[in-house]
Amino acid sequence: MIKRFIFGTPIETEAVIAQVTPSNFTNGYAGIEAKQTDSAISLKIIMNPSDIVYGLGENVRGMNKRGFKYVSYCTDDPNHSEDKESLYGAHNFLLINSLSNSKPKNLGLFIDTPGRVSFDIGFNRMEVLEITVDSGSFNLYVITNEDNCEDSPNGIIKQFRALIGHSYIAPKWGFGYAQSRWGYASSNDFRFVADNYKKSGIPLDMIYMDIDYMERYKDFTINRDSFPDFEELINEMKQDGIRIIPIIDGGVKIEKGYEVYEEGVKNNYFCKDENGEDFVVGVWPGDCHFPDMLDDEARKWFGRKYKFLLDKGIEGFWNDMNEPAIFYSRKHLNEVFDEIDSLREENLDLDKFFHFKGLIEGINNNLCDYRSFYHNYKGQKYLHDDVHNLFGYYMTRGADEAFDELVPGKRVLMISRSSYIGMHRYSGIWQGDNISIWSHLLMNLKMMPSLNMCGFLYTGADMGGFGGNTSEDLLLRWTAFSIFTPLFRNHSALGSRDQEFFRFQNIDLFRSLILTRYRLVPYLYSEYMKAAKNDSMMFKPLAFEYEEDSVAREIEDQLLLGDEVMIAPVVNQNTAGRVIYFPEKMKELRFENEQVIEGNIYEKGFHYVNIPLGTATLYIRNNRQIPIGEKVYSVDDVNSKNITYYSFGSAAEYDLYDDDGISK
Ligand code: MIG
Repeated sequence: MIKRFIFGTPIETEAVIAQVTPSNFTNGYAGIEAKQTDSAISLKIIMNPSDIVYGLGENVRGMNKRGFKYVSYCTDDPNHSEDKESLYGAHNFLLINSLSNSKPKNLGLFIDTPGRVSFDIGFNRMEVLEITVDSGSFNLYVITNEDNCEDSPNGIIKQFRALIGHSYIAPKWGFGYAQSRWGYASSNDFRFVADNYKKSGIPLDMIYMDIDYMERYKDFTINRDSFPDFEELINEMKQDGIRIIPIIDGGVKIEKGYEVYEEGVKNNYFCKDENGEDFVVGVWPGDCHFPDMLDDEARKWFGRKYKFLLDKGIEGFWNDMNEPAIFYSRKHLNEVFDEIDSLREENLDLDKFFHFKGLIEGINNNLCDYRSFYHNYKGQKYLHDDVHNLFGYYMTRGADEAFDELVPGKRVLMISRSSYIGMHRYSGIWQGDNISIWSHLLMNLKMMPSLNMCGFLYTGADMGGFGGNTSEDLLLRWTAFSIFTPLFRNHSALGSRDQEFFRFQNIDLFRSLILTRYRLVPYLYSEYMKAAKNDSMMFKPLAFEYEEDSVAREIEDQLLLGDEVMIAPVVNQNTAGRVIYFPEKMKELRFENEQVIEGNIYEKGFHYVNIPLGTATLYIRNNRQIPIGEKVYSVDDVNSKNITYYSFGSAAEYDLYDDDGISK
């Protein structure tokens, strides 16, 4: 059952597609107490010690979100440390799973509002969950299971996902291996990467193109000095089975004669300042304007611009910097310059020095800037801050809607950095600028179910880590996990250690892992499509299936993948294996040396399992089976007729989903 309660006068987000008639909220409904303080409204729920709070999509920390506070305010922050309250997305969904009888056993909450929302989940007081909406205006959706149904977490998720609409479906080739790096600066850099993968015998289905393909970082342009043969490159790569996936940024360079800029100015497609002038922000190209992604006409216009690249044979994109990230605003930058100038002759004592330092450090993503420009949304003027979390969502949605016109019936690969619930219908996401550290491998794992709940199925993180220098063993372990995630991309930052597999000593181990991925594609694609069609999750915490198992409830480094298998990757350095909890008897399937090996059967309980570097394992549940494909070097060669089923127990059945992988 879904109840909708309206607080204040909420701004429409189009996150929800189902019609739900609003009810009047009475304090105490489903254990929720609402309180108004000034203009803010907070919702309070008392948690029992054993309650688990899932949700919030893209965020740091555990699958169980208890014990910290989070803020939904899309933020470009490349430092995903445990104390960060916001990352790139705003995913205001929670699922409270309780073993007690005092309130619904499973309770889903969706706070639908485009502005700032904070979630104190036992931070201020360990037993109190308090959700605060600053504006006081939001739609609250409260989801409980029907009396006559099994009261499971899965039941809440299914209802929530039906409320927000089916997830985006990526082309099947998007399940191949993708190499990326910020720093590929010329056509020959791409050829070099493709050649070396070929020489190493490692399949490669995509190379992502970062900002250097553009002419001075201008969207929908090509840098002809370093990519004189761009079109040829695309075709040549395609012949080799490699798709090129270019990046698109959220800001448009201010430059006389640049078509996108000129059209935007002429048609009033850019966000305005308080005086109605086009607002000036600094992003990659220097001074820029933001297309008003919330305005129907502007969005349509920007979406159609992707045609420039589609016409060159491009079939996929990544939308970046769309929180939107702001390096500076002209207005604030001028103020900072003036103030710094006035400090030039001063004695910088403690206060003045930190003030000075703060001036510089506060230049990017400054809140004042987000409060200095406006959108035209549904015919009304809105301060950006009030609708902040919708920018990336509508940018990406605009592209998808244009694809429907430009390449009707065809799936286009799309991942966005920023997102709001609702955007899951139009694209996947990558998990942003992580770092080459072990804890971020674990964070990648934990985010999978949290994102799946919120509808984001096509997702994964930069394997090996984006910032910092990866080590060979970290990349091997990360790859051994990422072979299971739909988005399977090795990406790294400018200036960091080269991270392509062929740069390392143990190429055989990498090759074995990547070939394993391709053998898993029949299962992964089938599970992905089932999750998309049935509004379910591809990755689940153990407690979703073993709710009454008090140990399973606390496991944060293992996942269920589909209904058939459990995965438990190694996430620590200098270990030849790990302790795994088996919530029931399971059978190991081991991928080693390009072979599939049926391994030990583990009884319910804890076991230490050897998992040598460069190998991967999964665990088949009792009376289940999974399809494993043949050795292939491209997703196009994956043949769901040529598969071997690996089973455990006798009564095993499996529904294999397959389709042409490209039509909608
Ligand atoms: O501020 O385009 O998350 O994947 O390589 C950095 C350069 C801008 C951030 C993206 C990252 C990408 C990088 N971008």
